[in-house]
Amino acid sequence: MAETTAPTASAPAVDDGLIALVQERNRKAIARAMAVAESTAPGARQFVAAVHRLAGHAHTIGITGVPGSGKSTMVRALGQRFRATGRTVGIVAIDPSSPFSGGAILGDRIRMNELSGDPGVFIRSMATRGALGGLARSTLDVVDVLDAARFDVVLIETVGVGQDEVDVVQAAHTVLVVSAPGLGDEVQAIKAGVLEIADIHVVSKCDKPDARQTVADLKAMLRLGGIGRGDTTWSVEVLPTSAQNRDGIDALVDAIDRHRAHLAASGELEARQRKIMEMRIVKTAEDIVRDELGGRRRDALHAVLSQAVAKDTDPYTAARGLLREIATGL
Ligand SMILES: Nc1nc2c(ncn2[C@@H]2O[C@H](COP(=O)(O)OP(=O)(O)O)[C@@H](O)[C@H]2O)c(=O)[nH]1
Ligand SMILES: [Mg+2]
Repeated sequence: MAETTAPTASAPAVDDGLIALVQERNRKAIARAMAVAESTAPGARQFVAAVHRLAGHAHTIGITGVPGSGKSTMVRALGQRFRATGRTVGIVAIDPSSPFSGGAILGDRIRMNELSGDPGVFIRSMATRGALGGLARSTLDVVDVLDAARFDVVLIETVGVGQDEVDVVQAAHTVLVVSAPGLGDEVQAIKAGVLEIADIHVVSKCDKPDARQTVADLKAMLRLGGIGRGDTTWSVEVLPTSAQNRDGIDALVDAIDRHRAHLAASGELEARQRKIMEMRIVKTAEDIVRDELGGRRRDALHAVLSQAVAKDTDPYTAARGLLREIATGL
């Protein structure tokens, strides 16, 4: 691209050695590569494309559920368990209330630091507001950086609200939906509309007595059907856990590993990868259009806007005209 697009933050300098350093899992290089991935400045896209070519090895795990359901605590426990099995762990958190993004009580932060002091772990929190070029696009580019850095598993924590967040979590190979007891009348995640995307249902805080009811509710719902992810060859499980007491975490990692093996053996992995790629391409196309209309094509938009207001043209014709202009400039 010859010109700058929408108002963007300037991309950090990209030098040839950066990708090599990322692959060596150099922490500073990873952080710098992520900053590039989050920017839409010229030059950044080529770098992200190069990173993308190296990605595709990590098992990505999306963790969603309403705020307070225990996702961050679960991610921490899972991270420790994966490390104990010898795997390296990348973590991306898009929960604004997450301990990873600084919203935690002190105790949470101290326990977080245990994990973040480990060179086999890299934690990144994403801003939910003002993500350049869209949250889904930038988050998945950041996941690619961790993947290219050869983290074996990448855990993506997000609250299950908003289409972008749902898209991000669905772009993972394995989706965990976390439900906590006592947060609402029934299973709260229904309201967030994310129950149906679960590969594994995790009931958190099972050290609490009312957790049994949550487990029973979810199992009943599963029996009634309609809350699978469209993969009829995988039977969705409900797993009780207490991340706080480290109960059920080993079983959860086992279930995640079983799901991963199932994806590979059933051919569902390729199907899922195609779906993920489709979403990324569509999202990115939408981002490009939005950026162009807010940036380079602003004058063209304003010109056609006046015509449309004067009824010299209609919204559909005006939109098609703008798309043609954008296309010629790409
Ligand atoms: N009793 C109990 N509380 C938990 C457990 N896991 C998390 N919590 C608490 O639930 C609250 C929300 O946890 P957090 O992980 O930040 O939830 P998130 O908003 O979904 O990321 C915090 O006060 C945690 O200490 C658990 O296994 N048992
Ligand atoms: Mg959180």
